[in-house]
Amino acid sequence: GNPLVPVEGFDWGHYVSSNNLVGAPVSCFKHVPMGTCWGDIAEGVRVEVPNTDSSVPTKVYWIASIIKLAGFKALLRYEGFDDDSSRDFWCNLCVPEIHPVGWCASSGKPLVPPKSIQHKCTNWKSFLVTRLTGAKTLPPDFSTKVQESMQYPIKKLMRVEVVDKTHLCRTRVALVEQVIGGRLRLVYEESEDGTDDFWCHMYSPLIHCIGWSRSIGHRFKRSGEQRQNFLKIEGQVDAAPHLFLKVKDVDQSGEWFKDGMKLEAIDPLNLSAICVATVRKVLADGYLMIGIDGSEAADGSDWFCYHATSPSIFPAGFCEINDIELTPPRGYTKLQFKWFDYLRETGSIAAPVKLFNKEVPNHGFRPGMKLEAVDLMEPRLVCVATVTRIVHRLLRIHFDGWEDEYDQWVDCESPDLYPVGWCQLTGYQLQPPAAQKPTCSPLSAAREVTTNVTKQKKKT
Ligand code: MLZ
Repeated sequence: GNPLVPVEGFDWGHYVSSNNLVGAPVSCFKHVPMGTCWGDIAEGVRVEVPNTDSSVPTKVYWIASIIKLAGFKALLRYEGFDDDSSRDFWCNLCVPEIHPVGWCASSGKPLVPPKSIQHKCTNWKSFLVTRLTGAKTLPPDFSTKVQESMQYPIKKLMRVEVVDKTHLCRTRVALVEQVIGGRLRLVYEESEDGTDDFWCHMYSPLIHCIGWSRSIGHRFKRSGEQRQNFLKIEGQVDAAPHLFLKVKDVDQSGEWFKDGMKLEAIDPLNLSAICVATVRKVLADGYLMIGIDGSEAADGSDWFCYHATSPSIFPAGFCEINDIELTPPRGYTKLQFKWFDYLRETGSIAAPVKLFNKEVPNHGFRPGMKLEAVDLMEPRLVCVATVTRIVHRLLRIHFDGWEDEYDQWVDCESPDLYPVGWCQLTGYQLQPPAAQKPTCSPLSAAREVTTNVTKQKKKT
């Protein structure tokens, strides 16, 4: 995709400006291009950009300063416009047209002031010297770094093991069909028509190297005869183990999770709910099969694998302490769920608090920040979203224009969260906020768009 082609029908710049929104900074997302080297890029930083307000027929450039940042996108104002915001424009800072100050001089490109301010000054050279003294700009290797950080080690035709989306308790072999911005379209091996696909980021905890399931004792869908006869399709290779997310080593020899221990877990089938759950099986390397109490299939086909260090499992009492509504087991009839009573009734014990991951990274997210987030119930979709609540390292993600029941609890380091402008940069399609309900007068319709108060009716 061409990052300069705007996402049709939705314009982040306009959305941010007209609602005075704040985008989560790029440095909150370590897995995205420039995520670990965004540095001091902030308001006031100067760049060199094409000057679109010139009478010269050739391509000329001018200096602009960052007025506002939202993720990768910056509201820019040409130098010399001072307090005049009428010509401000939004630009993705990672597109090839943006350069550090000094680039024109070193590559022989002309710096020409915009014609609408030409009359304001007679000596533009000394004007720039004054204005740019002490000003910050992008690092000189910015565009090289952008290009480098957009190369992904997982490639088309690589084979991986990935969760079976129709049986969460097992994995299947899948083939990488497409890579966009580090997100993979995986097609399950031996799927009938090649449309049996699944999207996830290459650092998703749901994908692993070939052989992972066998090595830790996880269930998997065995490939048929043909596969086992090594009918390898031209060009296919197993993705190397080092390409996948690393989990922390754990010491399972001392006090450890045991079958039947109770805990709280994000429901993988309804990410807006934290539920009463049970350790169903202890696997190797710190992995656990977890079942959501009251809604388990008898055969355990909906048990789900979480690593012991996962930020999506919590000790009993986590929700109560943090004022989150805990989803009781389905069919639990008592008026109010109380862990103490439930443990006694079920004759079980709670998994010890000390076994859980209590690390809270200094993530930088704040409530109200805007971002692009995967709808993990339909993981092909990257949507306009808002952080609405933060509990330690856990973020409540709301999808703009959708009802709250679509909200998802997501870890602050999730590879499924992206800064504003990520879709534009990578060429991924962005899902705009859900359409607003039609209203009686054009005036009230306009008001509703800007205050974002109406919510889309739930669809299925
Ligand atoms: N099929 C679903 C998609 C919902 C996507 C919501 N993303 C926040 C529907 O149309 O209801």
